[in-house]
Amino acid sequence: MEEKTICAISTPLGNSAISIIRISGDKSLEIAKKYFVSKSLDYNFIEPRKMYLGVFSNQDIEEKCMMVYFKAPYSYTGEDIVEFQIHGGEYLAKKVLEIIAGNCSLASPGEFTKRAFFNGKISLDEAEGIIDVINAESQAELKSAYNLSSGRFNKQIVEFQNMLKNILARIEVALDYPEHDEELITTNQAKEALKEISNKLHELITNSNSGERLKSGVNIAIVGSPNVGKSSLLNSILGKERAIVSSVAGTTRDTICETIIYKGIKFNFTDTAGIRNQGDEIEKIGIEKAKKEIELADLILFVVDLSRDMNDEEIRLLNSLEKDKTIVVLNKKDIAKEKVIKNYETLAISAKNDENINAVLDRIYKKAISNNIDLSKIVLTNMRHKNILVKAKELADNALNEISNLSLDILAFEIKKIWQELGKITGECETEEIINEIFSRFCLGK
Ligand SMILES: Nc1nc2c(ncn2[C@@H]2O[C@H](COP(=O)(O)OP(=O)(O)OP(=O)(O)O)[C@@H](O)[C@H]2O)c(=O)[nH]1
Ligand SMILES: [Mg+2]
Repeated sequence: MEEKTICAISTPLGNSAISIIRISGDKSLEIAKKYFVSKSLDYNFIEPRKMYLGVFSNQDIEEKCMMVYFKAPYSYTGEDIVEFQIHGGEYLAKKVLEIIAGNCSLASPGEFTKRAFFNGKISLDEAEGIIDVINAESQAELKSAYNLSSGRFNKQIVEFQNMLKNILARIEVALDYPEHDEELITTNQAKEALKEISNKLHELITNSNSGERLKSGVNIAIVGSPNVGKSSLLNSILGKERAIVSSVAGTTRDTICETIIYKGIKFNFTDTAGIRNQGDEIEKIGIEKAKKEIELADLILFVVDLSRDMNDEEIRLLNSLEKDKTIVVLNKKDIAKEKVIKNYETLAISAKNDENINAVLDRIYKKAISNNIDLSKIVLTNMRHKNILVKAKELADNALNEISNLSLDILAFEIKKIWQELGKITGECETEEIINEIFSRFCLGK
């Protein structure tokens, strides 16, 4: 099918050093020749992948710019592409686009990448990796996105699919030659392969649980009694006066959430109202919110004031927290001696003097990350992929459980279902709906 030629501004709109206008499709070069004037250009022989300096001109504009041509199939989309690098003015970029669009169509979001997929330049998951690379907000997310866009994850899934294809082929043979006693051998081979796939899927799924954390960040609730220095701790971590600090107990009412990136990982800290059995209506609402934060948190920083003993209410609260999720932060070490709290992981700091704050961050990092996430492995942050892996594993496990009762042709049917499920990742048995959903997440001009 011959695709229409499309164009878009591929850089964000606004004033910047340059803007890039991209054209893709059969008519790209023809359109470029119409407006691009350059002394160094032989119009009959425009060299691909070479930057030409010239002028983009029509009756309205005279824009000094660069032009580069990529000849199909050696381009991002697999089609002929021309890109113009012009000055980065918003009005200018829109003007150039308008002139070009007079000769072709405007691209929809993600359309260039969609064409790359349809032209076999990238697989579906690699395309999704490109979106994730663009949207990554931390080193960990970027790394996970690179695993996708570089095809590393794809390779793993294709490997599973090939294993399944192999079994399907063997079943085919066994069905064709029933006299050769192939049936039992084939069933056993299928069993081994399904087991291996199920185990490997399990590993990927477990890793992707950590991946969810990478994407949304590790949630840390800062809780404790009033006046112990929770807001001071938040401010000290952020390096700015975000929350109000005062010597009045019950200063913080609403929860305050702020995100930092530490060692490439996102951490969301929530400062909460000091928990106590008194206070006005507003404070009580704040306390309820604090309790909810405790439930939602991946980790809890339980702050205590070293300058006084813990009261019963405080001890009760501490005891109600999950031990392995909790770090007891002994605050105000500048005015009091450190002490030991039995059975709990503790760390003494002075929030007021920014003392030992990095130790808090390191501790959190170690607790939340190193046990769970091995960044050298494939860590999925993409929920669509995770759901497919879960479904595929379920299908594999069901087939395994039933394998002794299944005739070979039913087994083949079940295996094909797994293969198809995984194909939703690689795009090998894509449906229109999935593809549209994925590419709608792209920005314009990509
Ligand atoms: N000496 C000393 N004082 C501190 C330290 N951290 C906090 N404070 C003081 O303790 C008081 C309470 O601090 P906040 O950070 O507002 O305490 P909070 O836990 O957020 O209190 P609520 O919001 O009321 O629950 C303030 O007067 C702070 O200056 C510290 O490390 N050393
Ligand atoms: Mg506070």
